[in-house]
Amino acid sequence: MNGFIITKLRGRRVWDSRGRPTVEVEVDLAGGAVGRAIAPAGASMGTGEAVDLRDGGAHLGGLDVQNALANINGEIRMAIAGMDATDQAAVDQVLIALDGTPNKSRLGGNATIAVSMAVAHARAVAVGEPLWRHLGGFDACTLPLPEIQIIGGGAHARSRVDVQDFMVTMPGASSFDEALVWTAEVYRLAGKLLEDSGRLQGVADEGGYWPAFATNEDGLELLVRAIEAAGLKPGEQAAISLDIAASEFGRGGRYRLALEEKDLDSDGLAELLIGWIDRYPIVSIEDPMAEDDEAGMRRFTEAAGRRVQIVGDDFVVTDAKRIRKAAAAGACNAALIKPNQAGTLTETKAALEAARAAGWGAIVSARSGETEDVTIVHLAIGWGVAQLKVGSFARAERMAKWNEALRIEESLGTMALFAGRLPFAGLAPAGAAS
Ligand code: 2PG
Ligand code: MG
Repeated sequence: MNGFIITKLRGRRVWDSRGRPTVEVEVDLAGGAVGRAIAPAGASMGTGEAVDLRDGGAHLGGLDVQNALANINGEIRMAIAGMDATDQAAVDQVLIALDGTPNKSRLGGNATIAVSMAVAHARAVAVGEPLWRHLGGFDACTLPLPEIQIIGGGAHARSRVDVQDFMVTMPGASSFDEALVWTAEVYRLAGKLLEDSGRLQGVADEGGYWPAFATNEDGLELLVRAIEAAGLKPGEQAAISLDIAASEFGRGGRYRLALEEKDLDSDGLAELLIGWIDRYPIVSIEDPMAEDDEAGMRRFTEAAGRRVQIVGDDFVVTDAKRIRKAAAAGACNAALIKPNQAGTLTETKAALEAARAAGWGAIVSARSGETEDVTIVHLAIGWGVAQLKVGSFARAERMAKWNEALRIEESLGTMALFAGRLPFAGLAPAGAAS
C-alpha cells in the first residue's frame, strides 16, 4: 500500500486575528499521517492576487467562507482523493485546472492555498520530518533575517499615517535569537517613547503601535531614537525597513499623503523617499509606488536600487510572470513572497525561482490577517529564503511564527546560519549618500 495516498480532505471554518472567518484544511493520508493548514488574509491587497472566496451578504459582514468550504468538501475532495501527496506539483496542477480562472476566483484562493499547504504538511508528517527539513533537506540551515513592524499605519490603522509598515531589521545580530532580543528592546522602548510623548493610541492590525504622528517622518525619527535607546548602532546593528504600500494612496501616478496634506506625482514621492534614505538608516522599501505605476517604480529603482532593497508586493503579487516582467523593465530588485497571493505552493515556489533567476532578493511574508498557522516559517527556512516578514513583536499570531523560527534555530544547533547582512550584501551602506 502507498501510505502517501490522500484518503480524506476536509475544510472547516476557523477565525483569524481580526476575528474574521477563514479556511482550515485537514488532509489524511493512507498511512495515517494528517496535515493541517489555515489560509491567511490580506487587507492591503494587490488587484492581481488570488482572491479569497467570501460569501457576501449581511451575515458576518459578507466575510463567511461557506462557499469555499463547500468547494473543499465537494469538488476539491473528489478531485484530490486518491492522489499521491508526494507529488505536490500534480496536486497543485489539479487545483489550478479545476479552478480554471486566472485568480482562483471560482474555488477561492483561500481554499486552494489551505489545501496545497495541508498536503505538504501531511507528506512531512508521513516521512517523520518537520516541514522545513522535508522541503530543504540538509541544505536548509539558514535562519532568515526578520523584519519586524514597530509602527502600523495605512490600511492596518485606518490610515492614521500613510506609510503602512515602519519596521526594524537586525543585520548586525549573530543569530535569529539575538535579532529577536534586540527587536524586543526596540519594540518596548518605542512604545515607551510614544507613551511618554502622548502619541500612543493602541496597536494596529499586526501588533505594531498605532501612533498619533504629525508627519510620516515622525515614524522614522521614533525608530532611530528607539534603536539608540536600546543601545544599538543605527545602520550597523539595526536598520529600518518600510512598506509604503503606495497602492493604498496612489493611482495613475498621483499620490495623496493625507497626513501631510501633500499631493505628489511619482517623481515627487520618489524625491521624498530618497530624502528619507539620505537621512535615515533605511535598507529596504516595499511598494514605494502603486501597483499601476510601472514607470514610477522603474525610475525609483534606477535612482535608489543600488542603495536599498526595493521590494515588490502588490506590484508583483507572488507571480512568476509579473516578476519576470518587472525585472526585465528594471522595476524593483526583490519580491515579497506570500503563498496566498499565488494560491498554491507550486506557484509560490515558481515566483521565488523567478525572483532568484532575476538576481532579486526575496522575503517570505505573512498577511495582516493571520492565525496560529506557522507554515510560512517552514517555507522560508526550507526554501532557503534569507528574509521573513511576519508583522510586529506582539500578539500570538505573530509570536507563533517568531517562536517557531527559534525552535528551528535551536534544533539546527551549530549547523544554523543566520542570514544577517546577507540580503543587503550588494548595497551601499544604509544612511549614506550615494
Ligand atoms: C503587506 C501585508 C503585510 P496585507 O502589505 O505586506 O504587512 O499586508 O496582508 O494587508 O496585504
Ligand atoms: Mg506590502
